[in-house]
Amino acid sequence: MVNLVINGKSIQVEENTTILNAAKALKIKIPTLCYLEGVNDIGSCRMCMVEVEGYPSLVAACNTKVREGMVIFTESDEISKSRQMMLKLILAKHRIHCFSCEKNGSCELINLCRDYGVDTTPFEEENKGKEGVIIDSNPFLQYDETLCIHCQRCVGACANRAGRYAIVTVRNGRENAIAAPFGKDWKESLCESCGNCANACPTGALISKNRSKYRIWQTKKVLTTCPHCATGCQYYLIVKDNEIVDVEPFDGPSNHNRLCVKGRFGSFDFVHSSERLKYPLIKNKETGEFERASWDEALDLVASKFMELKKKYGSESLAGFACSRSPNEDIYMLQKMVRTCFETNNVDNCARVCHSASVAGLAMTLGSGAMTNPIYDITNDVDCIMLVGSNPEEAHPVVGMQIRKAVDRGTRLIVVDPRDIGLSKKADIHLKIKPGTNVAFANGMMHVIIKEGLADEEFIKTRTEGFEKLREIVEEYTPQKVSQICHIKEDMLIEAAKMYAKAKKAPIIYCLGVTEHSTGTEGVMSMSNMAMMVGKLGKEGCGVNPLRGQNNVQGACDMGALPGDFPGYQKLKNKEVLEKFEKAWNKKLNPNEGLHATEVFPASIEGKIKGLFIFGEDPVVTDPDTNHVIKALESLEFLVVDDLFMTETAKYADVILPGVSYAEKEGTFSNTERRVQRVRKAVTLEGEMRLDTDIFIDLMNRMGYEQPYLTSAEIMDEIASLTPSFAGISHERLDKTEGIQWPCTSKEHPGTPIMHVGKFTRGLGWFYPAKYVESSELPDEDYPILMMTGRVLYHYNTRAMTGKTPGLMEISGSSFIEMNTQDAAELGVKDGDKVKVSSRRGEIITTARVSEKVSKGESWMPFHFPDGNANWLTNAALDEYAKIPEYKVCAVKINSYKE
Ligand SMILES: Nc1nc2c(c(=O)[nH]1)N[C@H]1C(S)=C(S)[C@@H](COP(=O)(O)OP(=O)(O)OC[C@H]3O[C@@H](n4cnc5c(=O)[nH]c(N)nc54)[C@H](O)[C@@H]3O)O[C@H]1N2
Ligand SMILES: Nc1nc2c(c(=O)[nH]1)N[C@H]1C(S)=C(S)[C@@H](COP(=O)(O)OP(=O)(O)OC[C@H]3O[C@@H](n4cnc5c(=O)[nH]c(N)nc54)[C@H](O)[C@@H]3O)O[C@H]1N2
Ligand code: SF4
Ligand code: SF4
Ligand code: SF4
Ligand SMILES: [Mo]
Repeated sequence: MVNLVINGKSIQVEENTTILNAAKALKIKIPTLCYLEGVNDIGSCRMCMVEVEGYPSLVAACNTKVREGMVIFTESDEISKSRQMMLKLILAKHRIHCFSCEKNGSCELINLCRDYGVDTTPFEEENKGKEGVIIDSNPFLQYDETLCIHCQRCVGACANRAGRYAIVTVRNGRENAIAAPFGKDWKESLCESCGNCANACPTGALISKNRSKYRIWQTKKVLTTCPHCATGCQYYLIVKDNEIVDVEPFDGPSNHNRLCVKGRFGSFDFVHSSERLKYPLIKNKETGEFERASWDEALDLVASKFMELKKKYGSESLAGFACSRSPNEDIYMLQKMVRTCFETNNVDNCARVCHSASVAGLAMTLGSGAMTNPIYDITNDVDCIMLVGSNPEEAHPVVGMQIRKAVDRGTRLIVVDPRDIGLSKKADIHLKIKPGTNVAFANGMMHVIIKEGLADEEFIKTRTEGFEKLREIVEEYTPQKVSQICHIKEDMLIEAAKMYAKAKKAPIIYCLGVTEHSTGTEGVMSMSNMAMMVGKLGKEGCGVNPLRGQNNVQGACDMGALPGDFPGYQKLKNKEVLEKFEKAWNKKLNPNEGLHATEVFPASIEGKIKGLFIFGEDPVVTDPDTNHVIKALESLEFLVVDDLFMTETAKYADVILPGVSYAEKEGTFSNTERRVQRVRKAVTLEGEMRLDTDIFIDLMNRMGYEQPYLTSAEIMDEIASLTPSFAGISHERLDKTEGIQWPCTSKEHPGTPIMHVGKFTRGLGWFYPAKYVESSELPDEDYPILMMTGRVLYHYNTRAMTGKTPGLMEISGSSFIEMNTQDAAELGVKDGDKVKVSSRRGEIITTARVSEKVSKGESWMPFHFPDGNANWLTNAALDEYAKIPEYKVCAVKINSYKE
């Protein structure tokens, strides 16, 4: 510890603290301009100069460390003069046009000038940029050099927050000028349009183009949670006259001021889109056209039709899907409606097609199917990250940014992915495995770990069971055998196993490359097998970490939108649980487990399911084998869709109900870390859309179940009263915290950042012995190429939301297929050519992207785009335990295509 005195006040701080932070601890404010915590401390603006007794000249507080006995003054005439002089020098670089500047009202330079009484500058700067030259080819961002004060905060933000290093400094005379990558060739740059640089800029030099729509004093800010991926970034919606005009990052626990392009620029155009559904619609049976209806007409029809089908075919003929994009409270009411009114447990959510294998697999082996450790914990200070079938730079970009930074700081990285993803370039080892071979890979890793004597015997003995059985199985998976199955080099497998096992802190992070297979659950259990074998569970910086997909898919499972689970994974099969819910809901409940979402479609083709309520899902676009889904929807007697838009699925509905988006309601989302965070209402839109919870409550009452109207906060209170892992959670408490990670078992319980500490939720961890089984459809003579599917950075699933942002469409607007160079040459296909891709289930036309990104004999497609959606081709083969479809492997044929 170091003792010092600032402005006459004594303080003791840790060694290596800067003067700026020591002063902050005493609540003494030192002005700064180029400094930004964790982003930039180059000390060039000289605003933070302070006097230190005995020092010949002033020193910069932002990057000078404290020394024992220092006596510091942060204010004096000399200091003020120095700061005024510096501001005049800085102003010389800056074209003064404050009246018309977009940053007017939130410019840090002007604020400082005002504080120090500076309004003009006597200096003339030769190197001031050219007026009128604004670099603005990027759809979201623009740079005006004449306003740039060369503070380099943007450079630091791109490097240290985004981990992207897309902005560089260039020499301009005596100064370091900024080369912002937003000119004509911005598409060729590394920039991913995340806007973190613009957020760091203190002046109007580098700004979001949205800024032109408002001045800050005309707006209010609403703190909320991003509606796209489950990273759960926190940000403010900037609202002017009931319209969201911009987004500003917040220092949330998972994002720490970072955002990705979708959160920053793609999270509000869809809210105000003219394509929003505004009124209930009923399909006219004769014309097949939808006609506007009143809420009474629509709700009466929906309630009476479902009750009629129940009477005619029984309660098991009805089913409901919950929306993993909407808040916990909405999902809770949806499953309550299905259970109390449809009187069935045929309720599910799209985790079924996503991470159901994680929910099932980790529940079996560890006792809880959720991510074990927080994002910060597994990306901040760890020795090695093993990333399996996860492309976080595109799918969880703010996690990707934090992984990039970890690698910069020296964390080793093992990437296990059939493709060259962005992070494989940064990896120490990239195992470019054949798609569908995760179980063989994991068994091979464990074989090596045992052979090298790297297994954690103590952990295995005291905390787990089933090891012997597993040992027998992995014995067969020699590096030689695994290298043949997985198409990887033996020595790389051995090196990866040693690197992972020897690292002290080493999390496994995985995603759909593991789950979306007909052996997805076994793939997941193989991940927990590996972690248990080396004792890397229940510890900081370790664990088995599925990155959940949708903003609230964790919540959709937590809220009991599952055919065998009530909220909080309380088992329907457990008699006490069933009785508890019967008592609380005052209703005899159906004790039989329901169908999984992926079983509902075949069941409707067979005539077993007659009525379906789809809340915010678009399976025609997102489920495998589109023809099969359409056939299923056409087989139904009655389909209701509650959505924001006229989706492809809604077109098959009998009734469409317009719900409201995250920006128009209160509630909570649970992110991938199990962190329950608030969603807050920012705007009220014109139209007759209704809260999704009110739609369900209205329907419940019409179907004969007395359900009082509850606010979102009251619904959370009901959830807490019935769900032990949510017992301590309420909106009131969430409003005072950074969100709470369940289990949170009482009002005093702080929440649970790391799971399975000391003891697994299951008691002993269970080693699941899995043998490698091939994917259900492999390439053959007719369909010689293996096709994987997945996502790109700029679009989100169906594109229902991101597709409404013109800039995102400009950057990424149509479908493509990634092909290997050799395959393309053999087929006479060149990069950019149109190709026809067909499988046993359908065919589409798309554009070839030819490179070495995928291996020979393999290909990859996104499913976001209507012009060539991969799901016309994918295989609906299901995993045995979780019923997750095999999106990641099917066999296709590719031919060049001439229009
Ligand atoms: N930009 C964007 N972000 C999203 C979404 C989006 O649509 N767009 N969707 C969200 C949702 S719902 C989800 S679930 C997540 C998904 O996030 P991710 O799972 O990370 O995304 P994917 O692109 O589906 O697949 C990840 C990787 O798996 C690899 N892979 C394919 N087959 C195999 C295999 O057999 N073994 C291994 N080891 N790897 C394999 C692919 O090459 C790919 O790089 O993303 C969420 N975030
Ligand atoms: N080929 C292939 N297909 C895949 C995948 C793959 O990797 N490959 N991944 C799969 C995965 S992981 C997933 S999660 C699924 C996703 O499949 P979906 O859930 O069908 O896709 P989303 O785009 O997330 O659709 C959500 C819908 O919810 C609506 N919505 C959003 N918020 C609200 C709200 O508050 N209220 C109401 N009423 N509606 C709302 C949106 O308008 C949108 O239509 O796709 C799957 N499909
Ligand atoms: S938008 Fe993001 S990636 Fe592009 S320069 Fe700015 S911080 Fe870097
Ligand atoms: S663009 Fe903004 S943040 Fe970057 S150097 Fe110029 S003034 Fe500083
Ligand atoms: S990383 Fe995910 S949660 Fe964060 S801003 Fe991007 S889409 Fe939103
Ligand atoms: Mo997902």
